[in-house]
Amino acid sequence: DYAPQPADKFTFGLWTVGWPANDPFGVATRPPLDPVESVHRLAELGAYGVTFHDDDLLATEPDRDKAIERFRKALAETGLKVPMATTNLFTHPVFKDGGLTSNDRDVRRYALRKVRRNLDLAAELGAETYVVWGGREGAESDAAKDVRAALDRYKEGLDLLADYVVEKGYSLRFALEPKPNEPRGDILLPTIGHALGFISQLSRSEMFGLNPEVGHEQMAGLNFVHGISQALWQGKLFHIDLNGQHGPKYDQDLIFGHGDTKSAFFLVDLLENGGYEGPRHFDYKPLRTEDPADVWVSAAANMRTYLILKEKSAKFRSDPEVVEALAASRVPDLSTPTLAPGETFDDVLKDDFDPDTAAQRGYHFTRLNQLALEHLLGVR
Ligand code: GLT
Ligand code: MN
Ligand code: MN
Ligand code: MN
Repeated sequence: DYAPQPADKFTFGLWTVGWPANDPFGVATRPPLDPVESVHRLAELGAYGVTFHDDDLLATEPDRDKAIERFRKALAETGLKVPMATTNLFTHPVFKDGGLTSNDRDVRRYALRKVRRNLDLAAELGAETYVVWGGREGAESDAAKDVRAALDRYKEGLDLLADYVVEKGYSLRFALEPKPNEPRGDILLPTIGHALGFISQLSRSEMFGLNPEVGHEQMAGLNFVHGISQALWQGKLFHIDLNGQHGPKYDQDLIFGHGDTKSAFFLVDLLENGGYEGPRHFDYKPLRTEDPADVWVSAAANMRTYLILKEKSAKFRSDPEVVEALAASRVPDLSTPTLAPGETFDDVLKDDFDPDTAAQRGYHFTRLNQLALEHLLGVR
């Protein structure tokens, strides 16, 4: 009956269910939520863990020590884990031109202190992943930012933070989260591809991977399943933000599956069969129209949708007609190396091959796509 269990490894950011629904055009429609309540509610719904920004803990208790104590107690009472934590380098006006890449050097130094302090807490709470979403690292005008210098400073900051983690002996790895725009006109590391390229330039690049978000790649018109496939292929899918988005427009942060449902189906199929073992982390926003009780309906919907799609994927894979259609489309053949064992490049010269004849062979992808759609629509 699609009841989530901790073994499903579903996690939520405190800032998701806790979003009071303030947007650029209107004030909050819901009161602030106590993180302690979120921990209890999420545990009751079957989640595995919670994640947080340093500032999320202070939603209803301004004293940091007290807030941390109350949070720890809630974790102990519920058994909820904290697999990931992150830093808010975007809300306070001091970060209006970014944190690690602000043109203001004093701000960059303050940002480093803010991350460092929360790294200590993340390690204490047993987190394995530290997310870096540089939402304010960017610009509105090409005159305003020397992007090459900004990337130097981004690298400098992340190299320092990685050195610190090693020095302290923390078992944390960093996951960079790409986003093309919003809140900045253009954000640095806009896509999975940009972020992967950037990581290769870091001193401890093995400690850096990605936390891609469904909607962020789709805002850029990109295929999220392809992006995740490449991240997995490069061993860089450290974490993932699941949500929904309807194509290139503002960041919608819809419930998982409530945007491009077909892409969500193929994403679950990939995560379940592609070797990803990390948390299934939801980074969504309960709609602004919803009341405080609806928030928990929305949290449950994310997990239920994932489990439904997981079941659909298993049925799709085990359907004999699908197996046959995949073979007819030569999908499994792509896993065969192009040279046979022992062959050299010269051997390709020996093939007896007529391109005009081969060009007549169809791939039958229509049938395959229709089978997937029919599984998704529940008629098979
Ligand atoms: C913020 C952003 C998200 C990031 C979070 C981590 S915070 O809500 O929109 O995509 O994952 O900083
Ligand atoms: Mn996110
Ligand atoms: Mn988003
Ligand atoms: Mn978001």
